[in-house]
Amino acid sequence: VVCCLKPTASSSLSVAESAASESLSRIGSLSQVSGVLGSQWGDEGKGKLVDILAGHFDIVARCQGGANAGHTIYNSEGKKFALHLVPSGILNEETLCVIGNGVVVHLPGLFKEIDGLEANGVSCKGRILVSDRAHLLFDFHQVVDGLREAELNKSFIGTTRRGIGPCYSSKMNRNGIRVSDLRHMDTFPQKLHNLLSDANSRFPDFNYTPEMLKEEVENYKRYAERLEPFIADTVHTMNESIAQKKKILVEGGQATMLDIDFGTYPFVTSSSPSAGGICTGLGIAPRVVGDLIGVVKAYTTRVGSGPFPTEILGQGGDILRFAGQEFGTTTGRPRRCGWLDIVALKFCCQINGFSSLNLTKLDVLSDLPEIKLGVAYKHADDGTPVQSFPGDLQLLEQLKVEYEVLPGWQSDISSIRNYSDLPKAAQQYVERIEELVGVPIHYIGIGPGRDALIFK
Ligand code: 2SA
Ligand code: GDP
Ligand code: MG
Repeated sequence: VVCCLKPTASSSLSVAESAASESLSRIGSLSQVSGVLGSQWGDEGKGKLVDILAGHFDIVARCQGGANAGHTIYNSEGKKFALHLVPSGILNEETLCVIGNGVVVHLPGLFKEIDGLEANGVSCKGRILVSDRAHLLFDFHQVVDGLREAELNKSFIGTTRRGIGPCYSSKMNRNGIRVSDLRHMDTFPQKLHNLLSDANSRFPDFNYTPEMLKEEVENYKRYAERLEPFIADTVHTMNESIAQKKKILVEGGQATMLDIDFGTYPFVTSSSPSAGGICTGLGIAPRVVGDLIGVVKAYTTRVGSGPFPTEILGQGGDILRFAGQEFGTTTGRPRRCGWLDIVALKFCCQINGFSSLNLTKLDVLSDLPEIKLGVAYKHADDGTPVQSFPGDLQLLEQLKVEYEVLPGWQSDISSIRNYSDLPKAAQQYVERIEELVGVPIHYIGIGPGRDALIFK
């Protein structure tokens, strides 16, 4: 898509050229600072859209989360890349990638990812900046993540065990260690000792020893040296870039329903994947943030525990899981599958003020004779309506969902590139979602590849 979107000099445009030029102008008119955010429980296909849009932006920035994120993208030759910490703009060689202050950074993981990209011909040199204010996520945070999950027993959260919760806890406890601390190796060992002994007093099984500290300090001396060229005051970079009229695309990780404030707490991640996280995680003012594109799968998936009102249990869920290849990009875990939840989507649109939506994986529904949309929630006892997406988890677990049933199209749509060529039933599905949610769907995904996108 990126190639065929290039403007044409010809004055008499073919139908395909004119569609391409319309698509180009749609992307070109996105605000100077725009964002791509998840509007369900993650894995909506944010990475694919960011990769496609990246060529039209100077900077792609991550503002929250860490290596729990898994963004699968394909380059023009169809080669697959799974990104975790590195922003999905990296395949576009003109784009600068920023890892903002709100991200928690596991350095061994970051270096492994960079090495993997370099080995596959993607040059990262001078193209990635890591905020000096970002917090460091250590191996011990990952160990603590596992210990906390084990302690929760049957009520485990189902984390990615990448140490995200424990690292953000260190940050909030105000004894976390930041990237800038790597420049002060004289005080670094004491800070790390404080963190490790803290973890040990909470989890004696952790078995903290002075050798552990010594070994980790040596590791971090090496990491500090390697990271030095990447370290930047990214708050300054972002604001200077805005003043210079550069275009910035913010890439969200996870999604609003996993937001620490707005998600299905406590079955959430420990950051703010919704619009607010952009300002706190990059140090830019709310008034500069313009278009936000909400990415929404044509059905719903969730990985990890917690309420999922429109979940399809049993064989129906398996059909979607295999058709959509719904397995975690980071952990390989099977994702739970269900119908599109309009109540949750409306809630996400409210919180984030999405200017448009990218409906993804419409192709996955192609074989179904009929498709359901969860359009309303009702109290289980008396059938009265539940006004909005509830914060009360017990209510969420018990409520009943009212469905609307739409006809399926039962034909392959993966090679269609114009909206008007989609089967009528597929158009009806798209337009019913727009009508119910009140936000236009500007992009429709019909396959995992870069070119598998319809501009509406
Ligand atoms: P964590 O590890 O503390 O952030 O986990 C807390 C909850 O957040 C969910 N979570 C995710 N959900 C979907 N996708 C995520 N990224 C990976 C992917 C996940 C994977 O792209 O597939 O590979 O399993 C992601 N990251 C966090 C998590 O499942 C918990 O419910
Ligand atoms: P993210 O975390 O939101 O970036 O999403 P993931 O990359 O974790 O998961 C989305 C998966 O769906 C990836 O494997 C993508 O390659 C794939 N994908 C994205 N858009 C589409 C689409 O429109 N159709 C199909 N079939 N697959 C898609
Ligand atoms: Mg993902």
